[in-house]
Amino acid sequence: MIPTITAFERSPDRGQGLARDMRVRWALEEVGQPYAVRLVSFRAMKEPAHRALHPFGQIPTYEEGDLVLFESGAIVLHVAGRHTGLLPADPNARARAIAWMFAALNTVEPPILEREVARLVEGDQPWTAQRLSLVEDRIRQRLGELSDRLGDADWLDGGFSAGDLLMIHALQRLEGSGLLEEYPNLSAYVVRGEARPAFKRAFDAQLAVFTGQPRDE
Ligand code: GTB
Repeated sequence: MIPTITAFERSPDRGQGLARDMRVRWALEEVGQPYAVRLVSFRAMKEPAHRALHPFGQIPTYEEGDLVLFESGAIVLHVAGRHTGLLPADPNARARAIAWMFAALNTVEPPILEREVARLVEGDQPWTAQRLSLVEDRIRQRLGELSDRLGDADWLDGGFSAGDLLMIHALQRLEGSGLLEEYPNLSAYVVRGEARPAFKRAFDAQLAVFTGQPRDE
């Protein structure tokens, strides 16, 4: 059965792949699962039909037969659990990969999102510069710790996993900020993720929504 996901009809990032449907697309591409996409407008997202799928009126959602899911992390975990390729078979290694998924969403991504709020939502406040500096220090703390753990390895724990997928997608929000670039091994880690064929297919598919071009397949 081909699952259907939802994505922005018009993503504010103009196809840079920062919206969270990108991580779901990437996971589906990694495991070779074809999928359909239903595009939704900001208005439609808040209407009852979409809220029946997503209580907070957001994207992405995931529909597969009777199953309806929201939360990109839960969707990636579901996809990873149903297919091979994103979680190791060994139970302990699998548990560690899932820990990295949670680390990406709960430990590394939050200060990165705080920075977006400080810049984009609160950017005109008299205290913005002070707040940004505090938030950026918190980001540096996490990036330093992550950089130390990654060292010169390719991926966080053995082979590429759903933990890397979510971590790389969270870190991408910092590309070009100067912050990620302070940690060359993390910059290289993100580039490594972006070089994966599955990433490229997912990226091109979401970019095609913005440019209005059909997918090349
Ligand atoms: N925790 C949820 C998840 O991981 O699925 C968060 C979902 C979420 O934030 N969805 C956003 C949304 O639907 C899109 S991804 N927003 C509309 C709304 O809340 O009304 C967040 C996002 C949006 C835009 C950019 N961008 O333009 O760069 C990047 C990321």
